[in-house]
Amino acid sequence: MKWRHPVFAGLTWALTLVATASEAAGVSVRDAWVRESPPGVAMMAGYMTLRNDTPRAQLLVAANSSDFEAVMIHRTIVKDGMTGMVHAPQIELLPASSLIFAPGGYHLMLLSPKRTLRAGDRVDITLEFRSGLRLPASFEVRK
Ligand SMILES: [Cu+2]
Repeated sequence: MKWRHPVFAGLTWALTLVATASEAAGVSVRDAWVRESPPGVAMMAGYMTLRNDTPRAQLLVAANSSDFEAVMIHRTIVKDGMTGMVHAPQIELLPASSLIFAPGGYHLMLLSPKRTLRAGDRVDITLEFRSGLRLPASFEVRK
């Protein structure tokens, strides 16, 4: 049944395109903001609400921005009365759910800003998911 193969391959390709398009429409970012740092502090934190309206879990695996040397996904934890941060290699966003990045929890650690960022400025950060989805978001710098 070799004659079927090209048809099947074409169909798979079409379905992949549809899945990618619906994922892009189904994952969104709201309330994205970055906390202004005191002068001389080469580190900032970004917060947001991530929403997944796709029928599949989405794994956030990386973030990047041309305004910073590096962006890492962190989680603030309290252990034995001490507050610290750990790197979160990936964060699972369940179907039909929201995940809040907020002070004291998940945050984007923004290292070495390449320009001075003051309240009211905006920075663009792209979120990368394991599905291949890349989601650009605009973050507002706030006090
Ligand atoms: Cu951190």
